[in-house]
Amino acid sequence: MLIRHGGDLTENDVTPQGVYLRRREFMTGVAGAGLALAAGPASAVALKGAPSRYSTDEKKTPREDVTGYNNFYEFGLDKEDPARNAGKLKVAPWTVKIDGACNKPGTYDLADFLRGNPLQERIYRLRCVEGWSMVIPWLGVPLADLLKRYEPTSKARYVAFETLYRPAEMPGQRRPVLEWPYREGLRIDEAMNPLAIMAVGLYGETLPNQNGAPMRLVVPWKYGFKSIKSVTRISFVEKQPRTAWNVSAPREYGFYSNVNPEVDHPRWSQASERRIGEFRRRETLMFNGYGEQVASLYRGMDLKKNF
Ligand SMILES: Nc1nc2c(c(=O)[nH]1)N[C@H]1C(S)=C(S)[C@@H](COP(=O)(O)O)O[C@H]1N2
Ligand SMILES: [Mo]
Repeated sequence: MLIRHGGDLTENDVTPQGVYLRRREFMTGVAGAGLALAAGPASAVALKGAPSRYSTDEKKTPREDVTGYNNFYEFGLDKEDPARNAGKLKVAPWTVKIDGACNKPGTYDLADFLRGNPLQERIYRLRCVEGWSMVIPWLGVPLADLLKRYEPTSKARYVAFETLYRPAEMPGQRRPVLEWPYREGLRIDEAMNPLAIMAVGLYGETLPNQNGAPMRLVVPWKYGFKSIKSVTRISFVEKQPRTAWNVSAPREYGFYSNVNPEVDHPRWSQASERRIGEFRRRETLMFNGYGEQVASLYRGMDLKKNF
């Protein structure tokens, strides 16, 4: 199935041909039999994506930092824990369950879930609520293109996402650090914004497990914890869904959690941040610098109340 949306690239539009060929190679790898993506970083598959006008030209954070300094509490609380412990996670086969208010619910193999969508490169800023930031070259697909196929109904006012629950492979899930599985959510119009992507790679390769293999959300105008990793379920829902950090500390982590230098975390200022690899702090930008694309989503809302 190939669905065309105004303004977006289809397979036929993407040049060079290699983008498609390599994507096919990737699909084969994820789908199955042949390539053992499960074996860990050594089996990473090369990916290429069409450039996007949404990419920043800022200096990219070195790959070692992007893949070695992570938050992924399913694998431990220290920044080095995910890189150390995530190798055990089996990411193939992988299914995505789609349910709730839509006409085409079901459990789809990852390759089928992604099929027909050419990869794009999106070089985005990532701002963690803790006060650090990076610039990461993701490879992914606009979330809207993926979601529209399941024909959400008028009752689909929010989209809820869940990470895999597999304590045998995710040691952090054996302790009640957060409510497992990790959950996140977006309002449907946020999910359909062209900046929101499902990433399947970074730095020209399939995602390392510590970055959320085989597929994770990336919503660059929100604090990093909204960008849920290793997504295995997507639900169209009528009410604002429970989300892991909001449930654990509602006064500290709002449902929206848009990057906002004027709304401090109760325990620290959000006015500035440390770009990993840099010495001096820099000013935090409203909506992480993506206001032109997303500010209209929040027109008329009190962003201090709906933080
Ligand atoms: N499932 C899951 N997703 C998660 C997290 C997590 O602990 N578990 N951490 C979040 C946080 S706090 C951040 S800052 C980003 C970090 O993404 P990165 O490690 O790829 O830079 O992932 C987010 N997604
Ligand atoms: Mo974060």
